[in-house]
Amino acid sequence: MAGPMQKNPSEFNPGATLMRRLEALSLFSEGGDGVTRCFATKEHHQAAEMIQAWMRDAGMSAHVDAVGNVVGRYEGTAADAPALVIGSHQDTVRQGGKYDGAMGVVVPISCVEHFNNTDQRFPFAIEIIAFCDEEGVRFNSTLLGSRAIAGTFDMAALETTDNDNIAMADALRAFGTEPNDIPSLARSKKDVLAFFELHIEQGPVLEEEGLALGVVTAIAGGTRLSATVTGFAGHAGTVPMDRRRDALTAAAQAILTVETYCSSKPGLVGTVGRISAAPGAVNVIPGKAIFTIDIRAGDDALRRQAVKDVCGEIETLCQQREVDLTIDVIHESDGCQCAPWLMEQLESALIRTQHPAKRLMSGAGHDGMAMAHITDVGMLFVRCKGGISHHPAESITEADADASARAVLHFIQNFEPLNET
Ligand code: HGY
Ligand code: MN
Ligand code: MN
Repeated sequence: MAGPMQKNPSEFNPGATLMRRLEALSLFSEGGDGVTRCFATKEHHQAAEMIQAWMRDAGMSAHVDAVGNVVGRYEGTAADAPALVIGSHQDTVRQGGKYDGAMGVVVPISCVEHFNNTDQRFPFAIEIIAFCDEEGVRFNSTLLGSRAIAGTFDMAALETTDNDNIAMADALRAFGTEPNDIPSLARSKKDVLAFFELHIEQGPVLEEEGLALGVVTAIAGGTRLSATVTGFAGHAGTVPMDRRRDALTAAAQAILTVETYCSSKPGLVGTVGRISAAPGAVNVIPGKAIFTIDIRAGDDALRRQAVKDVCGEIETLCQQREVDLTIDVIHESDGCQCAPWLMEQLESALIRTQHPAKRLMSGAGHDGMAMAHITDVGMLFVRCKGGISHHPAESITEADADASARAVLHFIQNFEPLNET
């Protein structure tokens, strides 16, 4: 089912448009350094409106679904044809960059726009999804949009609350959707031919090897924990050092435990990204400390063992300090192997658009981890400067944006669904 070969290749050079669109999207931010666009917020709504407009200009139908995903569809030559689903996330981390997620939405829209402008249709539909919440910043939950599409959304998550004590269900209704309809978003396997995501590498490999693009082999699995240490608040001036049950110093020792353990095992990474202490007064010994732990590895067994060992070591040090500890798992996702047949087609797209066929793994998590529940997953990475990401300095070049679009265009035009027989 090879689609038509590219017509008038010289007409497709979307680099400048892509950079303009990525810049425009980045303005939908809470303010402060970098880009902060969280799930079911005003900024999300603004981005959804702009993405839908681009989709419609590209000849697609476009709507926002019950969980806040923006879904665009470019019909195939046959009505209701199964779709090649392409997507990434519209949301960002706090004070993040302009390209994490957004690249994987803006680039495929430019490809469909080219198809529409040159009357190209394929024996399959193309669906582009801007997933509502991959980072999980607002509700400590991740992959919300892709889980809804994959049929694995946990409806109990609707009860979780954000820092303002707003429940996810209420946030979605305020956003303008009906969360009770989320289960109906689940796609059936027969309607999805594959899931493909273009994403910045967020690492140094492509830049170090002087490459613009690379084919992803696998996405590392990850476990996110929330640890709560409870000691006893007291007067900073009167409680002797050997009589304290200081929750924050226990947390500090625990944080170094994460770093020491994960530094000792190749292929393992561990991060404590957020900590809070209560009551938070300069002259009060903290009675409570809450911090997050993020542990990842390409090898699921290595990660699981690390989680077990690190939690055990933290439990022991808390006992020694006579403080209480609870640790909750807030996210767990096994690694995801990309499908060989998709890797081959993506490599062919690189080679035929004059790029070496480079393969590399992803230490970062992606929506493909959720989509893998209903279909095969392929990913393409784009070089980013210094591998910097989740930071305002995240950046790519126009030339690499253009190159990524040409490779994606070629991949779609020559996409051969897996022959199931
Ligand atoms: O955390 C991650 O790996 C992704 O950026 N959500
Ligand atoms: Mn990210
Ligand atoms: Mn991302």
